Amino acid sequence: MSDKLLIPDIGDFDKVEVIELLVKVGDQINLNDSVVTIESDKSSVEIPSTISGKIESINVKVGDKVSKGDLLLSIESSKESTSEKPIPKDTESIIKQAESVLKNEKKEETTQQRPVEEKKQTINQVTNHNDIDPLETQDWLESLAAVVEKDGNQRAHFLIKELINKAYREGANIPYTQHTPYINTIPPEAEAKSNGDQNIERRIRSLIRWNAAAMVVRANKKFPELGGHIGTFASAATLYDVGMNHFWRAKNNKFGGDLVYFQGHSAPGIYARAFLEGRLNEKQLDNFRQEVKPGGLSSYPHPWLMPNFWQFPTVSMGLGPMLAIYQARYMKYLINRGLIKDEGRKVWAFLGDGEMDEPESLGAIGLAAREKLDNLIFVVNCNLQRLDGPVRGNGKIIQELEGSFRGAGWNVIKVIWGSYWDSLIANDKTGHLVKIMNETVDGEYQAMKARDGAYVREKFFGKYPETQELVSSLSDKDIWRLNRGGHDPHKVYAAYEKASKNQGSPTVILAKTIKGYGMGKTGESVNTTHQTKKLDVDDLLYYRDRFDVPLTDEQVKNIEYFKPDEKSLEIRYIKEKRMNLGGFLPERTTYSKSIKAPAKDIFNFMKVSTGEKEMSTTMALVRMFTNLLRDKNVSPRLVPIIPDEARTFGMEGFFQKIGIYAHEGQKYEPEDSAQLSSYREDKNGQVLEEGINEAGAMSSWIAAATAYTNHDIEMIPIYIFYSMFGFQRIGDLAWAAGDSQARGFLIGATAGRTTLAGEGLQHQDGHSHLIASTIPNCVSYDPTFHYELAVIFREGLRRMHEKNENVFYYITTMNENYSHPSMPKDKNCEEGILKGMYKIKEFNRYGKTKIQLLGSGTILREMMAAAEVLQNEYQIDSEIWSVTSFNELRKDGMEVERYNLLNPDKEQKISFVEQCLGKTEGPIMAASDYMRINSDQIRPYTNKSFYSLGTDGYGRSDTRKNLRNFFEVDKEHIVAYGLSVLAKEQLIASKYAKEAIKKYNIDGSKPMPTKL
Ligand SMILES: Cc1ncc(C[n+]2csc(CCOP(=O)(O)OP(=O)(O)O)c2C)c(N)n1
Ligand SMILES: [Mg+2]
Repeated sequence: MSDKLLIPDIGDFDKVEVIELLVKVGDQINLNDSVVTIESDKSSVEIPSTISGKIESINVKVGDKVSKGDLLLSIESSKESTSEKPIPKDTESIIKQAESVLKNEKKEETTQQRPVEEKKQTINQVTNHNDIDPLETQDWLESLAAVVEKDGNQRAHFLIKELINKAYREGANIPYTQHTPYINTIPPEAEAKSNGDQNIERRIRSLIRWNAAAMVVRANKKFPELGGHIGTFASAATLYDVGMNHFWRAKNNKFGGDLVYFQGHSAPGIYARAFLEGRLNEKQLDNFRQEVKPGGLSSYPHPWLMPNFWQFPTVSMGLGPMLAIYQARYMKYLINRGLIKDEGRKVWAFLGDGEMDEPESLGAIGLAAREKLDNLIFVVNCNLQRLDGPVRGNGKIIQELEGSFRGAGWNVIKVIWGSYWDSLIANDKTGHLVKIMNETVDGEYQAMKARDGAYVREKFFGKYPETQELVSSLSDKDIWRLNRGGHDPHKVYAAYEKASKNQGSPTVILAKTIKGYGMGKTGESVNTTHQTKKLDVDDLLYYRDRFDVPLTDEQVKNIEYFKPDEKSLEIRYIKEKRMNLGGFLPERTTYSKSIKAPAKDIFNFMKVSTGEKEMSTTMALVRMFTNLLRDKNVSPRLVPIIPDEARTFGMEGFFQKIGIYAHEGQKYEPEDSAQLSSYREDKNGQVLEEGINEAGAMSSWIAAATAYTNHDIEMIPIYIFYSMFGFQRIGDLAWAAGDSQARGFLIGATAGRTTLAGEGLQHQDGHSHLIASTIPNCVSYDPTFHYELAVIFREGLRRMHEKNENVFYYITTMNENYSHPSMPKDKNCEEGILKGMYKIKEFNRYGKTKIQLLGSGTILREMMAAAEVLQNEYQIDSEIWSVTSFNELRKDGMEVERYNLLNPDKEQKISFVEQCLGKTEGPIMAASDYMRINSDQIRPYTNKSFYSLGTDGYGRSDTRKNLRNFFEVDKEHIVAYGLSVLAKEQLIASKYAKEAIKKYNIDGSKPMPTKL
């Protein structure tokens, strides 16, 4: 039986060109095998077969224009032909999804039916002045307490929810509160107990505290300019120690390791622990913040500077939280795509409460909940202070964050009070203690810890007779000892344990601590703690005594480090704990295998002319991806990342082909399901469609670009964005990417100031290459033609993913359609493309006057057109150079110049710019679609006269032609400027320039575009 394969619905397009036949007559094909590639003027898509069988005839050829319903091929079909079509993919995934939901629901039911923990719960209520009937209130509360006691929390929660729903339906607009009382989330009776030896752990912690402080103080004694922080780690020491001793599993040959984002300026504490573990020595501690000589310790976590130690740069506040969220999400992506095993690994992120003010810190928490990232745990160290003073003096940061996180769908665990409070809270029968706790603002809490027990008795417990009475048998010293949750290893352990086991949502632990804990009068809870880096002898003696550090007064005066003997209980314990958890942390290692770069011929189609066919470099790039997806080494590792612009860039064909990653698959049949490029979400989808979220997309890119170290799998992330919303928007993340030694491609599409004609000021990018050039390991290119793009891209694959060089690529592509020539045959062309420039054309007809024209990106074509005019109308010869990267040329120029200056007696090297231009005739004129400073970058590396044109100033919407005229980078201006340059160099008379200026209506008195 013979079946016909017709052109399916290809959306809004008609008469679309067939650019590739992927099969031939006689081939046996299976369902979903791609048979041809078609290309509209915006995008190219492969058409999959809906039938399997042997191809009898093919009814189209390359170059044909096809529309929906046209006959593509005839197939001698095998049994499962159209009539027995398998269930369409969408339906299949919907059924699967439904089944899994059912399963989940069942699971949930079983959890609900779990036997309720037997524990007594009481509900206390302080009389509220708005309460019109306290007795009735009491009745309700007692009923509720009875339910809690008899049927457990779940049942009570259910009833309350039902009550609220009922009231809502009856018309009562009951506000939903996101806050729970200002007490610990985990009641004492539900706390999991640590099996650690608390005495030894305390001793270890004290030593770490001491050594961390000592390294900061010693460094500043030597060089007061060095800085450093003591107060932050002092407040977080317990939070880190409990994790290190009991929770965080290291990477080893059996396990992938938990990923811990350490708070940036708590670095001294992490070094101090590594010192006890024997991973760092005294000399290294003494070189804290002195990194210029090898062996120093970086001020903050910087993988670039300590590549075997730090994994994540975190000190730019707000980046850590976002990066951690996307890291956790990316881990699930790799698992769902079957690229790594699901080993229950976790991502832990340590954040400051002040840091939570950064919009980025809270900006992505919705995604974490939506994607059910139960592999993610945030620990916010709520020491109530930031740099200048209180975080929320007039409010309560823990409550505020609880509301934000709970509202977003996170599991929130508050660790506010330490164990000494347990009995007080249990005896708070009237509820007055909790009432004070709720009423007291953070400014007061902070002030109390800067004073003493008597002050706390008066200001806190003294508020109500009931609470005064509650502490009447406690001495001031006892009151002072009432600790905060984040300093209590039992409470912290219980919180970590609960967080580790939580399923279905991310967890945030809000731990209350004291900034500068243990630093006494000079540092504890005082507004200036953050920048304290010097401690005088009295402070040091106090600190030693406070934590019982076994040092003599003399040793304290000398600020000696303390490390117990290798055989001591402490050292054995600390090592044993880490060995049980698989090794040390942090540690950065890489065991990924390289990806073999695809054969050069995979890009051959991009080295021949497109003839009449016009296309943008963005489209050429998409064509190239389509081809890469056929390379079996590269294909599974490609991670296309798009912030809601797939259609802008002609990438919608990927939706069907490789799917959009969605952790729950696709629960709906998309509106466009009948179309070839319909919106397809899939649990193992490959595309990360990030929505309108450049910072998130960049965070995803960083996660993918560092998967080679964090997951030991080399991936090839390609993040494609509007170039203006790239470096300018997420510059600090790009900097962190460089620090992280990210490997991958950033594609600034719709690039340049004048190619994106109608979009105007905010969209037209004339500087992204300059920002890219500020990142030392970012390699950037501004290619014009498709073969340049192919050469650059392949080299990127080879350098980064095959040779594992720690660089990343920024390539701009445009949306301007034009035809692309064949790659010049010159054997040096490829080298030139990669080094930054090569001669693309020469006009030599007259042999009188010559000019060197350097053009980049889209403006190269204006240069080429101008060169023809100069030749034909003014008898001026020229050499035209395609500059693929002013940035790369500058790097080479700088390096050569530096070498020559430092080696005056040696043979002088010649920069690549000079190798190209040194022996040429005439002045140089360069132009790009970027600011003049882009091409000016190479000015110092040639001794010829150098002039540049560029697009300095704000963009604006108009036609491409008008824009180029406005910015003076069109062919007419290039001709006029070129003639003027030659006149200035006294190579021709000035009248030619004057004539041209007149001819082209160029207004010499027009202000600079920067002023318009
Ligand atoms: C983006 C950014 N802005 C400012 C800083 C400077 N800075 C470093 S620490 C700090 C205060 C941090 O307070 P918090 O987050 O509460 O941390 P804590 O030290 O209290 O634990 C500031 C403003 C920075 N590192 N990054
Ligand atoms: Mg803080």
